Amino acid sequence: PGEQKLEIDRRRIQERIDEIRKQIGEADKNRIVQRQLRKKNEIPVVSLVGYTNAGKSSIMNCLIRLSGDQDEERHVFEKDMLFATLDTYNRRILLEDKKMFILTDTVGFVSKLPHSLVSAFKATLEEALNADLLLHVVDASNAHYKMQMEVTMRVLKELGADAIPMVTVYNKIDKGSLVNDGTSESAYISAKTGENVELLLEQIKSKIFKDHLLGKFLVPYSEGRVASYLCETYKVEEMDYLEEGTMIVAEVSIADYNRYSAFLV
Ligand SMILES: Nc1nc2c(ncn2[C@@H]2O[C@H](COP(=O)(O)OP(=O)(O)OP(=O)(O)O)[C@@H](O)[C@H]2O)c(=O)[nH]1
Ligand SMILES: [Mg+2]
Repeated sequence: PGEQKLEIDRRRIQERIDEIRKQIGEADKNRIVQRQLRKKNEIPVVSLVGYTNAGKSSIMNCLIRLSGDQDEERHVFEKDMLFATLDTYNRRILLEDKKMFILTDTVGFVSKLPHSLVSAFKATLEEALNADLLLHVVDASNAHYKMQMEVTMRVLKELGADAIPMVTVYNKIDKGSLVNDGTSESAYISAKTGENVELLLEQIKSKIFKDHLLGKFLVPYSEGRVASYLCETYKVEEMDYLEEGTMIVAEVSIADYNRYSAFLV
């Protein structure tokens, strides 16, 4: 009888293990499906990275607000404390010209992360580092900002993310001025006053949508779905109903340009 109980226990444990495995498997599958969906629709991903307390979450909220979402509930947590952000947050930023990107906020980096935390942090960062563009946020008012930048660059390198295009965002300029090198690889902003945040958004756009091409399509009326797809997805510069079909002029992604090249005129 003792042996029988042991056998039952073992079976229960095995069942529980299988259950958990299945759940993890499904979570993985979800993540993969989501990533594939995103790739298919080619929504670019922009990730905020940088030292803790640099202002990543504040910038995220600025950009959410700029994109017209005033709903405070959808904003992320920002606070003057270490590790205010403990996980990765994704928000869709929809722009006026129908262009769209996904913005992710990540945990902040520090110089001496306890070893037991390193792997947990890397796991949450991994997803975010699947980005098309990194915004390296720097607290320009901090006396140690150079050291903090080095730490961030080192962590990015360890994560294998040092090849992703990057804009360095010097934040908190309201607390004092900093030399401005004026290149398109850096931005000087204040998430607090909102200064230059619109400029930053323009920089982001020019980086992630640079592969768009202006196309003039003549879509036959029998291909109504293509015409409505183009109109829904892009800002239409010009449209006309001709005898042969709908004439649409719009800036589209290279993928769509190639996909609908048969309709180009
Ligand atoms: N003066 C000033 N303060 C700012 C600015 N941007 C952010 N802050 C403040 O800096 C603190 C940290 O901001 P967060 O946005 O939480 O920083 P974070 O980089 O997300 O920090 P972690 O999540 O810990 O990595 C908050 O108290 C913000 O109000 C700015 O442009 N100017
Ligand atoms: Mg944060």
